[in-house]
Amino acid sequence: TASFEMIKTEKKGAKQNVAVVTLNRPKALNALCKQLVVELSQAVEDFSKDDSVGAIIITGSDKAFAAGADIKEMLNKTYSGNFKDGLLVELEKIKKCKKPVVAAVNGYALGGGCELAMLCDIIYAGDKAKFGQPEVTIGTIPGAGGTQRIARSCGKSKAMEICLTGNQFTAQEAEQMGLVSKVIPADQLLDETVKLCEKIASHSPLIISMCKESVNVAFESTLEQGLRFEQRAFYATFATEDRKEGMGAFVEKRSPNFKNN
Ligand code: CO8
Repeated sequence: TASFEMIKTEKKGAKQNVAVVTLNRPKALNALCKQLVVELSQAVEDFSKDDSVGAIIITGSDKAFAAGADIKEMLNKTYSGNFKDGLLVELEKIKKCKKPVVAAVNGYALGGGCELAMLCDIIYAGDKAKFGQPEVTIGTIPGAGGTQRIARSCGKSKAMEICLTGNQFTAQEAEQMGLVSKVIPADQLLDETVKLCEKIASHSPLIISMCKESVNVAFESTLEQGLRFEQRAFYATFATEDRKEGMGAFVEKRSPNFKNN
């Protein structure tokens, strides 16, 4: 793989089909400087093209998933500098990945770190994880989806409270409000997240990416439009070999052998 300085990449799982990208900038609690974000999005893109990979995990350290955008790097930024620099465009590339991307969050997920987790498809959190959008405490506002994604997944009151106070909230609170799907003892977080990804990766990658695309439409459309999209995508699965294989295997009482086709 490419030589990364601020992340580590590996494959895990019995079939080595789960990619893990570990943010590794411990001195700055994985603050999302430009280089880190470029390396992260490059790694996700590389794994998205790797046919042996069924799902991708983004994780950090025990202390920090990511403590936000790099405040030292932002200090002297200008409007035009931001615009040209494209940091947020880089980060948004992760959202475009067709394979499932799962955040495994231990420690701090603050500001851009919380937003990075939220632009993943699923969030699993260690029981000591702390989330928050502290941007207002440093004179700015969330910029990588915080105000929008919290509002959509947790409703207006929670979104306002989180974004307007800058207060941190716990993994348990995040689970209660529907932001994360499971809280796991911190030392078991990565193993459990790999198991989740192995389960996902046991299905047809093609069908999984169609399913992911369909769920994502729920966040971008009216219910009517979303239902129509889903219906068409459901019909489209009938043009695939893997749909025939899956239903055939059920009827023949054997396990399916999906070909990603
Ligand atoms: N940027 C730069 N450096 C950081 C950051 C950060 N966000 N967070 C921590 N660090 C550095 C500290 O400066 C310190 O380095 P040094 O020793 O050289 O001064 C080192 O990491 C360790 O940090 P602390 O000593 O502060 O560790 P504590 O355990 O005392 O505190 C906290 C941990 C609570 C996480 C604390 O570090 C903190 O509050 N960090 C800042 C959190 C924050 O405000 N984040 C939001 C930033 S704004 C933002 O994210 C905008 C998002 C827009 C889109 C982003 C796209 C990428």
